[in-house]
Amino acid sequence: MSVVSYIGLGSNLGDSQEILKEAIEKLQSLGQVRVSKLYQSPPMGPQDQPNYFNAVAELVTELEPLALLDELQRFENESGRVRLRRWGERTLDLDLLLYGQENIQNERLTVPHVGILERDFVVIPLLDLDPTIQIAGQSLANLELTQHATLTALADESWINE
Ligand code: A4P
Ligand code: MG
Repeated sequence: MSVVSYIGLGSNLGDSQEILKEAIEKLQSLGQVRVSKLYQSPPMGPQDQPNYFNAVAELVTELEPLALLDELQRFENESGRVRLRRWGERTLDLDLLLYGQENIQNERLTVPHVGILERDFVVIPLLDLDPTIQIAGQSLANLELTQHATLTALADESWINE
């Protein structure tokens, strides 16, 4: 049975736009993909790191959550992922934000992803993909942070074809 999942993409080391584009191509091997606009976002966490490139992909997949996480982690490693510190700079971060309506809590996976509702670089691209999206009955469009988001759109949904 296929499930609609959402994957958060982030990069602030290397050629970030190219790295995110390649990540989208890899996600396309797992199922049907739609992408948000491409954004630039000031770093959450340590401030002495570059701005992030962020986007969200909708993936319709038959993979179970842990199998999907395995694939995401493989893609991160293939991109030569470097991760220096918590909330610090990295070449590629792929987070499983939502997996259908499921709540998952185990050693390897917390879904919905922790902190979604506080992160404009996740909420705004999710709304690109589905303006009516809800988490636990809460409509993201009504969140206060959408009123003073700190991120900038760099390109519309066609950025993956550039
Ligand atoms: N894990 C648990 N749940 C999940 C999930 N839903 N999706 C586990 C993915 N992984 C999940 O991941 C550590 C472990 O989390 C994995 O082994 C997996 O089993 P990680 O990717 O190595 O750690 P992380 O992502 O570096 O965690 P950290 O440091 O808490 O970072 P965050 O929370 O991902 O934030 N600022 C801007 N503007 N834009 C960003 O994208 N990103 C971060 C990283 C910081 N600041 C940012 C951005
Ligand atoms: Mg991560």
